[in-house]
Amino acid sequence: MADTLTNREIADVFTTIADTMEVLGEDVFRTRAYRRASEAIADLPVPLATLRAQGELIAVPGIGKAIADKIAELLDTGQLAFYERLRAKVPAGVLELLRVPNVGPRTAGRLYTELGITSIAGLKAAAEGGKLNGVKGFGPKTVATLLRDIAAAETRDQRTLLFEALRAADSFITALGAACPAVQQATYAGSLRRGRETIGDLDILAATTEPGIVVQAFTTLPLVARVESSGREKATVFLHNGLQADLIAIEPALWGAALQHFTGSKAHNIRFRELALARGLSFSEHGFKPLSGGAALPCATEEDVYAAIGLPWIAPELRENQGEFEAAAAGRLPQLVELDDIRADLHMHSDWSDGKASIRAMAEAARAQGYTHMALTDHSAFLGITNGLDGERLRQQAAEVAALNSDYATSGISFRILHGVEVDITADGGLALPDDVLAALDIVVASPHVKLSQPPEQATERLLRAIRNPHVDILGHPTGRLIGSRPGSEIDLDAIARAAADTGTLLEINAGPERLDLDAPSVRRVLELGAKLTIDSDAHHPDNLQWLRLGVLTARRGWAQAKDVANTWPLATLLEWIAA
Ligand code: DGT
Ligand code: CA
Ligand code: CA
Ligand code: ZN
Repeated sequence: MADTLTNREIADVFTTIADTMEVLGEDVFRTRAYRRASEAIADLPVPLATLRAQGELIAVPGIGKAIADKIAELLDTGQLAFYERLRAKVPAGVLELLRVPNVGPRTAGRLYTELGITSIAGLKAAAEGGKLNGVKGFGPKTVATLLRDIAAAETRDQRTLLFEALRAADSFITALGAACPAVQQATYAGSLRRGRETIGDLDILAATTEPGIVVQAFTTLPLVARVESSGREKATVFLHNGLQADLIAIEPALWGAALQHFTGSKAHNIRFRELALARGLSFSEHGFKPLSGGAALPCATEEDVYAAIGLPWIAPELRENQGEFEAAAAGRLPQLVELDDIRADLHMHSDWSDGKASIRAMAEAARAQGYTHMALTDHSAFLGITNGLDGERLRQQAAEVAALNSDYATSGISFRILHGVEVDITADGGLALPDDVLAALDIVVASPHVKLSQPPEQATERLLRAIRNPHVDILGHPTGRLIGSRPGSEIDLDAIARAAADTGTLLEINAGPERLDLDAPSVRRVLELGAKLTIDSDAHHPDNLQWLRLGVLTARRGWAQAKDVANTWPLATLLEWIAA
């Protein structure tokens, strides 16, 4: 059986009904009953299902017969036909407009019917483009306020970066295990397990035969700031850092089914269920039910779950319904790159430019990661770069690198520092250092840092020039985007990928938590066009080397295999590639 909806979810349905009716221009009096019901439900201390079982729904002030029937339908089916019909009349993006402060349902309705606006982005564009001028109620002052309100809505909706969410989930799971011996196994699922670049909330699964004890331990962990809801097998809490975490306690025998369900994505799950139904199986987080009524199927592991529909296990990073089912059925799933495959980090900084540690400290940290080589790539001297290196300082730095390498050699340590640079790509695609300086280095990363909002043709031409420069080995953070704060330059990715494949220039997945640039869809595309990648931390401190994990997740979401990623190659192979 599907989980019954919570009071909160049902309250939200009634609010959305009221909003939608108002957007459609319905009388306020007609919508008022739904708003009152929503408020009444949100305040209830007991689950609606319990009240209903006791026949006490209509005893609640604010809940009449009509509303009580709708609640019953929602509790029984998880859906409400009336709501679905209403919802079909208004694009979802129109209701999204209500997240902007001071935009109510009536305004949203007018923006939609008079201007065809169906998203916050569309509203922003209309306001910026002067399209609201002359619309009743939108004087110049209102438009200025509106733009500020839109900006506020955008920051409030920010999702959490993958890096922060991973850290929070790791410590949360460790704390849960330590606090509660009834937890046999615990892990995170959801978008975090799929390695998405931002995370809405944490979905934590715990295998146990004593769900009540686990829920109790979960909701009382010191990391928890506030308990939103807690039931027999589930709880939702907010952590001190503002992240929401959902817990689901599971019988060990159903671990695989729950893990598969809560890993998602929703699109993957929907497709999975269709395939199961085609085999006469209904699937939920509680496992398979044969439609014929036969025996239940094993679901202790995810392998069991996929095997039941005749497929090999599919890696979480691929679960977006973007061709993974077809690949699995054809036996063509990629052998995804793994963190253990990585032998080197090819983009990092020292205190010679804006890094926080010496070259030796960075090298020791790279060795501690188990790497066999690394590239030191401090910044070139350029506009606005602190302490960038010119030709003279690069020559001095080369001597220090050589000394360190010979120390390693004489101590019998097999580790090599490649001497490189991260050279700036100027606005027109030139490089900030002369050819003879670049020629003397082992490896050159070229990156755009300034003028990232050029028109697409110019932005593309700029990168193409850099890619075609024979000294450039790696194109660093190609778009320059910063997640949640800067969109990055618009480039013709196909043209970039083809040029990179032609010249052998490696395209970087910069693993900085806010960069992840290239992003996963771009990775998949450039690989299809034959380009090769590097995954680099761009570390400015020894601790930052662990960011590489984020880049590996991004590469996996882009279907990358170890052979596609130059830092999985042995040093000799890399050096041959660079020389060619
Ligand atoms: P997020 O939290 O927004 O970054 O994204 P997810 O993917 O973690 O989504 P979340 O936390 O709402 O739900 C966790 C997983 O639960 C989701 O990936 C798939 C599953 N799930 C949630 N809602 C549905 C649903 O309506 N249908 C199906 N089939 N699965 C769902
Ligand atoms: Ca989630
Ligand atoms: Ca969730
Ligand atoms: Zn850098």
